[in-house]
Amino acid sequence: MADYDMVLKHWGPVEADYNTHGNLVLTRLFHEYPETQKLFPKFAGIAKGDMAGNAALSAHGATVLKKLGELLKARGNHGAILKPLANSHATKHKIPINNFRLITEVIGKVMAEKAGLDAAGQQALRSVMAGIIAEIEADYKELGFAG
Ligand code: CUP
Repeated sequence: MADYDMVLKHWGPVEADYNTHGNLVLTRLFHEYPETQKLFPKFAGIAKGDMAGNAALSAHGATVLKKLGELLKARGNHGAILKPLANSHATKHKIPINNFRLITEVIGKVMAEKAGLDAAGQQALRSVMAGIIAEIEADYKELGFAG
């Protein structure tokens, strides 16, 4: 089965509740990799213990997972989705490329626990994201953002 489909097979529980899963992803990202919390100024001041109930965190987590869902469902035909995302992350949010690798690992863990993504599925997610991240990186270079 193609990598996209291996991940999409477990996407149902995620898209049934983007807010809850999105909060879990960002809360875990900020706990496991505290430096990532500083990337988004509106999240920098949230105390670790307040993250689970933070509506802004849930909302942004939902945005991230919805984007990932769109990318997965496009099965590689995602130029029109990814380009503006890469551009805004280079020029507006200034998110260094490694953060996409970190969030990929966290999404894999959350999906393992909440959506039954097994080891092969996590590997499929890594491989899908490696391709996406390489495209973001190429775009960053074009834009002159070191990333
Ligand atoms: O939109 C947004 O916000 C993003 C999303 C995405 C992109 C690309 C791919 C997939 C998804 N984000 Cu936000 C991202 C990120 C964050 O938040 C954090 C960290 C890392 C990354």
